[in-house]
Amino acid sequence: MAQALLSIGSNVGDSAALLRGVRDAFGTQVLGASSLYRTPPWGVLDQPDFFNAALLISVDDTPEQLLLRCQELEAQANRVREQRWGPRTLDVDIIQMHVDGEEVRSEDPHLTLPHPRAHLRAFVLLPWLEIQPDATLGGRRIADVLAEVDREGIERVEPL
Ligand code: PH2
Ligand code: MG
Ligand code: MG
Repeated sequence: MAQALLSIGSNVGDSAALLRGVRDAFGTQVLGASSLYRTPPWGVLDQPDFFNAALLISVDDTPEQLLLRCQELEAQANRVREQRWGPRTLDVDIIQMHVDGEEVRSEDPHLTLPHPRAHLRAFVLLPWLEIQPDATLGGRRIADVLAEVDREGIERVEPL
Protein backbone atom coordinates (compact mmCIF):
# COMPACT_ATOMS: atom_id res chain seq x y z
CA MET A 1 0.00 0.00 0.00
CA ALA A 2 1.50 3.32 -1.07
CA GLN A 3 0.68 7.01 -1.25
CA ALA A 4 2.25 9.44 -3.66
CA LEU A 5 2.16 13.15 -4.21
CA LEU A 6 2.25 13.99 -7.90
CA SER A 7 2.94 17.40 -9.40
CA ILE A 8 1.41 17.73 -12.86
CA GLY A 9 2.12 20.49 -15.34
CA SER A 10 1.52 21.56 -18.91
CA ASN A 11 2.15 24.60 -21.09
CA VAL A 12 1.45 23.25 -24.58
CA GLY A 13 -1.98 22.29 -25.95
CA ASP A 14 -5.19 22.23 -23.93
CA SER A 15 -3.35 22.22 -20.61
CA ALA A 16 -6.41 22.16 -18.33
CA ALA A 17 -7.86 19.17 -20.20
CA LEU A 18 -4.52 17.35 -20.14
CA LEU A 19 -4.20 17.81 -16.37
CA ARG A 20 -7.79 16.70 -15.80
CA GLY A 21 -7.00 13.64 -17.91
CA VAL A 22 -4.30 12.64 -15.42
CA ARG A 23 -6.70 12.98 -12.50
CA ASP A 24 -9.29 10.90 -14.37
CA ALA A 25 -6.72 8.25 -15.30
CA PHE A 26 -6.01 7.63 -11.59
CA GLY A 27 -9.77 7.47 -10.97
CA THR A 28 -10.69 6.17 -7.53
CA GLN A 29 -7.02 6.15 -6.52
CA VAL A 30 -7.17 9.95 -6.18
CA LEU A 31 -7.32 10.92 -2.50
CA GLY A 32 -7.01 14.65 -3.16
CA ALA A 33 -6.74 17.04 -6.08
CA SER A 34 -5.64 20.66 -5.79
CA SER A 35 -7.08 23.54 -7.74
CA LEU A 36 -5.71 24.38 -11.15
CA TYR A 37 -3.02 27.08 -10.98
CA ARG A 38 -1.51 29.27 -13.67
CA THR A 39 2.21 29.67 -12.94
CA PRO A 40 5.05 31.65 -14.51
CA PRO A 41 7.72 29.41 -16.07
CA TRP A 42 10.54 28.35 -13.75
CA GLY A 43 14.03 27.48 -14.96
CA VAL A 44 13.60 28.40 -18.62
CA LEU A 45 11.84 31.77 -18.58
CA ASP A 46 11.24 32.27 -22.28
CA GLN A 47 8.18 30.04 -22.67
CA PRO A 48 4.43 30.29 -22.04
CA ASP A 49 2.99 30.17 -18.53
CA PHE A 50 2.28 26.70 -17.17
CA PHE A 51 -0.82 25.22 -15.65
CA ASN A 52 -0.03 23.15 -12.57
CA ALA A 53 -1.86 21.06 -10.00
CA ALA A 54 -1.07 18.44 -7.36
CA LEU A 55 -2.64 15.02 -6.84
CA LEU A 56 -2.43 12.79 -3.79
CA ILE A 57 -2.96 9.21 -4.85
CA SER A 58 -3.18 5.82 -3.21
CA VAL A 59 -1.60 3.01 -5.24
CA ASP A 60 -0.34 -0.54 -4.98
CA ASP A 61 2.62 0.23 -7.23
CA THR A 62 6.29 0.29 -6.41
CA PRO A 63 7.98 3.64 -7.16
CA GLU A 64 9.32 2.20 -10.42
CA GLN A 65 5.86 0.98 -11.47
CA LEU A 66 4.32 4.34 -10.67
CA LEU A 67 7.06 6.12 -12.64
CA LEU A 68 6.19 3.95 -15.64
CA ARG A 69 2.50 4.85 -15.31
CA CYS A 70 3.41 8.54 -15.18
CA GLN A 71 5.61 8.19 -18.26
CA GLU A 72 2.80 6.38 -20.11
CA LEU A 73 0.46 9.29 -19.41
CA GLU A 74 3.10 11.70 -20.74
CA ALA A 75 3.51 9.57 -23.86
CA GLN A 76 -0.27 9.52 -24.41
CA ALA A 77 -0.16 13.32 -24.36
CA ASN A 78 2.43 13.14 -27.17
CA ARG A 79 5.12 14.51 -24.92
CA VAL A 80 8.34 15.14 -26.83
CA ARG A 81 11.54 15.35 -24.77
CA GLU A 82 13.42 18.26 -26.20
CA GLN A 83 14.68 20.98 -23.91
CA ARG A 84 15.32 20.48 -20.18
CA TRP A 85 12.74 22.57 -18.31
CA GLY A 86 11.29 23.60 -21.70
CA PRO A 87 7.71 23.58 -23.02
CA ARG A 88 5.72 20.36 -22.74
CA THR A 89 2.22 19.01 -23.22
CA LEU A 90 2.37 17.05 -19.97
CA ASP A 91 4.76 16.46 -17.12
CA VAL A 92 3.82 14.05 -14.33
CA ASP A 93 6.39 14.10 -11.53
CA ILE A 94 6.46 12.00 -8.37
CA ILE A 95 7.37 14.45 -5.62
CA GLN A 96 7.13 12.21 -2.57
CA MET A 97 6.07 8.63 -1.96
CA HIS A 98 5.32 6.58 1.14
CA VAL A 99 5.24 2.79 1.03
CA ASP A 100 3.64 1.08 4.04
CA GLY A 101 3.87 4.39 5.91
CA GLU A 102 7.61 4.85 5.31
CA GLU A 103 8.86 7.68 3.14
CA VAL A 104 10.77 6.39 0.12
CA ARG A 105 14.25 7.84 -0.32
CA SER A 106 16.07 7.17 -3.54
CA GLU A 107 19.27 8.62 -4.98
CA ASP A 108 18.69 6.88 -8.31
CA PRO A 109 19.14 9.63 -10.94
CA HIS A 110 16.30 7.99 -12.90
CA LEU A 111 13.88 8.48 -9.99
CA THR A 112 15.20 10.59 -7.12
CA LEU A 113 12.86 10.72 -4.13
CA PRO A 114 11.80 13.01 -2.70
CA HIS A 115 11.99 15.14 -5.87
CA PRO A 116 15.32 17.01 -5.61
CA ARG A 117 13.96 20.42 -6.66
CA ALA A 118 10.49 20.38 -5.06
CA HIS A 119 11.65 22.64 -2.20
CA LEU A 120 12.57 25.36 -4.71
CA ARG A 121 9.31 25.39 -6.64
CA ALA A 122 6.25 27.31 -5.51
CA PHE A 123 4.32 25.73 -8.41
CA VAL A 124 4.76 22.38 -6.61
CA LEU A 125 4.45 23.53 -2.99
CA LEU A 126 1.40 25.78 -3.25
CA PRO A 127 -0.93 23.19 -4.85
CA TRP A 128 0.49 20.53 -2.49
CA LEU A 129 -0.19 22.69 0.58
CA GLU A 130 -3.82 22.98 -0.51
CA ILE A 131 -4.44 19.23 -0.31
CA GLN A 132 -1.95 18.11 2.37
CA PRO A 133 -1.31 21.03 4.75
CA ASP A 134 0.47 18.83 7.30
CA ALA A 135 2.94 17.37 4.81
CA THR A 136 6.66 17.69 5.42
CA LEU A 137 9.57 17.83 3.02
CA GLY A 138 13.11 17.31 4.23
CA GLY A 139 11.79 17.29 7.79
CA ARG A 140 10.09 20.69 7.49
CA ARG A 141 6.44 21.61 7.06
CA ILE A 142 5.78 22.52 3.46
CA ALA A 143 4.21 25.86 4.47
CA ASP A 144 7.60 26.80 5.97
CA VAL A 145 9.43 25.66 2.85
CA LEU A 146 7.01 27.63 0.68
CA ALA A 147 7.60 30.78 2.75
CA GLU A 148 11.21 30.84 1.46
CA VAL A 149 10.47 30.63 -2.27
CA ASP A 150 9.22 33.17 -4.79
CA ARG A 151 5.53 32.65 -5.52
CA GLU A 152 5.11 35.84 -7.50
CA GLY A 153 2.67 35.58 -10.38
CA ILE A 154 1.06 32.28 -9.35
CA GLU A 155 -2.73 32.43 -9.64
CA ARG A 156 -5.40 29.94 -8.65
CA VAL A 157 -7.62 29.55 -11.71
CA GLU A 158 -10.46 27.20 -10.74
CA PRO A 159 -11.07 23.72 -9.32
CA LEU A 160 -9.28 20.99 -11.29
N1 PH2 B 1 8.17 22.40 -15.11
C1 PH2 B 1 9.44 22.39 -15.47
C2 PH2 B 1 10.22 23.60 -15.67
N2 PH2 B 1 9.54 24.79 -15.29
N3 PH2 B 1 7.65 25.95 -14.54
C3 PH2 B 1 6.39 25.94 -14.11
N4 PH2 B 1 5.79 27.07 -13.78
N5 PH2 B 1 5.67 24.78 -14.00
C4 PH2 B 1 6.21 23.58 -14.33
O1 PH2 B 1 5.53 22.53 -14.21
C5 PH2 B 1 7.55 23.56 -14.79
C6 PH2 B 1 8.25 24.78 -14.88
C7 PH2 B 1 10.14 21.13 -15.72
O2 PH2 B 1 9.50 20.05 -15.30
MG1 MG C 1 9.04 18.37 -13.93
MG1 MG D 1 9.12 15.23 -15.27
